[in-house]
Amino acid sequence: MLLENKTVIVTGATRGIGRATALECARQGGRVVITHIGDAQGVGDAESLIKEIQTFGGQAIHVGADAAAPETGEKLVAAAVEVFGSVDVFVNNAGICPFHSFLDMPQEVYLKTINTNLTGPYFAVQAAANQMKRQGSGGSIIAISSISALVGGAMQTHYTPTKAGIHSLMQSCAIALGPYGIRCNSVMPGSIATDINKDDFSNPAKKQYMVQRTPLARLGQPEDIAGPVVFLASDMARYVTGAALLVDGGLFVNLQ
Ligand code: NAD
Ligand code: RM4
Repeated sequence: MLLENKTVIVTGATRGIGRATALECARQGGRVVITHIGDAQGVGDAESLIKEIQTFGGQAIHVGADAAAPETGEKLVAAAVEVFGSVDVFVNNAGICPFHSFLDMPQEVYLKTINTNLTGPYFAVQAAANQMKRQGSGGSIIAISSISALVGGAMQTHYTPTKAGIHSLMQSCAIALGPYGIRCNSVMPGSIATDINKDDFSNPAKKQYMVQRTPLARLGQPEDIAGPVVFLASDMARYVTGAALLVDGGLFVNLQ
């Protein structure tokens, strides 16, 4: 029960990495705020996740709010405080990667990616941090960055800067928020099988190439990311701030 008595917000938690993370946080005793974009699909997925959490006695609520909107952070914090009384952990997970070539990148695709992955999250981190400061007992902020903060992708020129950017935000916030006992870290997943790359990996050769490059010889699963997030959220990581935890099965270090 590493997260007992902690309120944890996980953005974009209805699918993939966010869902696995919300579930594990609840298993570890956290009271979880599941966020989603607010459409019918999001509500349905959130309600099914809450039912799953309740089967083992966990507590969770859901809030629909577009991660790209600068006001979303305040809305999430207000809901968490109203229902659970605090915000102790903020996991910025919601993100998109609409694969597209560089030379003809449409402005709308670029701006939607930047706003969802970086601009909205910037203000959400600010809102969570202000709440943690008001509470006066510290907190943990975790950005789901990516291996793509460190390496590029021809179809990801709009995406990789957001993943480098959110990690950089964690580094600067670690300094800005250290005096309040608020820790800020990044998790950098490698290639994890979720909806975000379903089309990309529908090409069996591409999928096989990625598996072959990975020393642990498989794509990651969303559950592989949940444990490292819980660690950084918990007091076991009490002296860890400004750090990045690469969770990639060894993909990054395999040059040849
Ligand atoms: P996913 O598509 O399964 O999940 C993305 C989640 O974000 C979904 O729940 C979706 O509803 C939500 N979301 C998207 N836009 C939103 C918006 N505007 N408002 C609210 N919610 C929104 O993909 P995933 O792989 O689980 O991605 C989660 C995070 O992990 C992303 O930030 C992604 O960049 C990062 N990541 C993924 C991989 C990977 O290989 N899958 C690797 C590194 C980093
Ligand atoms: C990740 C990383 C993965 C890719 C997803 C979409 O950050 O780049 O390799 O599949 O994004």
